[in-house]
Amino acid sequence: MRTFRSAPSGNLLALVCLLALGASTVVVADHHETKPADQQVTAEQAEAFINDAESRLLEAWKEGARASWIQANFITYDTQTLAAEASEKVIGLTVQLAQEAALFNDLDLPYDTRRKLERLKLDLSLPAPSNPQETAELASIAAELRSIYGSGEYCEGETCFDVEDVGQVFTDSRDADELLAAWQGWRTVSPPMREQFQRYVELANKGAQELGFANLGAMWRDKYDMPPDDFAAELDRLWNQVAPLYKSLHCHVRARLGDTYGEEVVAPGKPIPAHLLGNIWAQTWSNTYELVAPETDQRSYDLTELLQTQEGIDEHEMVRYGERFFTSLGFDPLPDTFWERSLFKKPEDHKAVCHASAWDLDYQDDLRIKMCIDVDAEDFNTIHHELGHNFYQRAYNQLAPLYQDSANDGFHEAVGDTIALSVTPGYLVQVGLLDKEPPPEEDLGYLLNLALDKIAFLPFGLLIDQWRWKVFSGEFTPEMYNQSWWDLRLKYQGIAPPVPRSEADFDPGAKYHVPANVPYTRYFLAHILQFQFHRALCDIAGFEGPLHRCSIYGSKEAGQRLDAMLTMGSSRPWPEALEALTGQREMDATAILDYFAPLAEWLDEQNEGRQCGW
Ligand code: X8Z
Ligand code: ZN
Repeated sequence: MRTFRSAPSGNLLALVCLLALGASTVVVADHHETKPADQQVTAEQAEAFINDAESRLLEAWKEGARASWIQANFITYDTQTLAAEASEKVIGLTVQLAQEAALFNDLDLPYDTRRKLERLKLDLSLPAPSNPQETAELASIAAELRSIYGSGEYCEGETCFDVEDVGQVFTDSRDADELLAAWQGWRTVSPPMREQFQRYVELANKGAQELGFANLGAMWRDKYDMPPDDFAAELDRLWNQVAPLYKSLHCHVRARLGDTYGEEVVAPGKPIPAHLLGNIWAQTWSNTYELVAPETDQRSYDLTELLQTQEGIDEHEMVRYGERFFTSLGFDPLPDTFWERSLFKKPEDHKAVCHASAWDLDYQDDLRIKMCIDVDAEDFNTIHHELGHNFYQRAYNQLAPLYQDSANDGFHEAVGDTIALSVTPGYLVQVGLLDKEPPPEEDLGYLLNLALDKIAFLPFGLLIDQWRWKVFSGEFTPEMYNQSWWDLRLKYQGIAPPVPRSEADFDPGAKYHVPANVPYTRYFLAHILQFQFHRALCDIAGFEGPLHRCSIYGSKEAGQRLDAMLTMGSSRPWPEALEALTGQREMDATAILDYFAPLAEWLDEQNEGRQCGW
């Protein structure tokens, strides 16, 4: 399956020195020297090299994780500096090891040694040039970009809004002017990132090139156990499968938003203004549910209301619900340290990165989440999402360090979401959050609400890296960063900025994952995979009926099969992990289409006579 790309020629002497002098010796590969034809490296040396690399990496990762945890929980100049220094070490060490690993390129090696060498080369999402000054510069820029985003806010008079406050405006407000002010306000946070972002692109590309990749985007695409061009084609295939459903959702939502805001604001046949979709980035739309719901829909409950009106449900208890779901499947409860060390509430007296994340500080069981939880449906979902990461991390913690990862990054993002798909009305009744199960007539509203999140997200999940890949390849130059961003927003999502934008803006930087250098295609994959996982698990649990009514809560059989996939970590190519759970070796969008089939039919009826597309 995989083609092994050759990295820059390595240096035999460097390797011999490394093995002879021990792990602590730092040897930088010299690219000008070539391997003498008569000197051979052996499989034993390769194995010794990778074992040593893993133990050194593990130490550096742990130190790096602790420094980043502190920075993310407590943003100051000093925590940022310490985090940058720790990540500089990880980057420097990994680049050095990845370059040395090239010595074994031509050897016939046992499967695990070969796979680990390959994973080592791809381990960094932020490679740096081997020149120490440039590594330090890149690590420092990366930490600074994170901090700018994490501490970002804008003020109107005396009142200042951070990302959480802006998020709340998008959840609550139906006032187009107020939404516009919040939309524009949040985007004043990112223009100061522009120059550093540009330098980060240069340095990270140089780092990727030293490792033998054309640029950083090419390196990111190479992580999927298949030739990178095939992976890009795979994404197109999946997108083409789901695009018709997205377009019909778009058509319906646009028509109904036009009823609310007026056709002069939301015009038929034109892109939807990006500030009216109930989310700062227009990535999920369920906050518009009331405006676009079926006219006859009698939704008898709203999860946010249930959570807010029930006695005793605070941030901590919401997380307990998530944990209990996993234990119902047979997973062990989270360790006490999870409850002692996690961050659930936004700190009142200092700045923290509120974007939700899951952590494993010691690659054993020091699991944590960091999240500024609101008691509402959206965060109930996000809690399940984050716990999915933690249970995955724990499931593979017995594996060698370079295998402590998901089958591909889409899998990591899909696990918790898969569980959240089982938070059905039936489940809410089972756990006492709802009195009685709503009648089948309400299914349409349930499906529409979910589609506003899951289907609306798909083009957004795809376009962020379509943009970054072209930024990294040089096709999108700095003079066109913002325009090219909006071109893709239009092409994939059919949305447009509500006010003219220019190259004085840097709108991509207003989305966490861009300044934080987190690849985003993973979320697109996860949105396809979670339905595939859900369909398989429902089958294993013996459920019969429409997929949207299935909850695997309490099914030990489903839990066991899920665990079988999770415990494989990244030790095997992802099609094998997928097969272990679903029996399929390909990512398959028919599951998400099956799930929403009743809604698709209803949308087609609604859209009759409407002019769809943009
Ligand atoms: O960033 C996240 C998670 C953390 S991995 C909260 N997500 C993406 C986003 O918020 O943009 C989850 C869905 C998409
Ligand atoms: Zn995640």
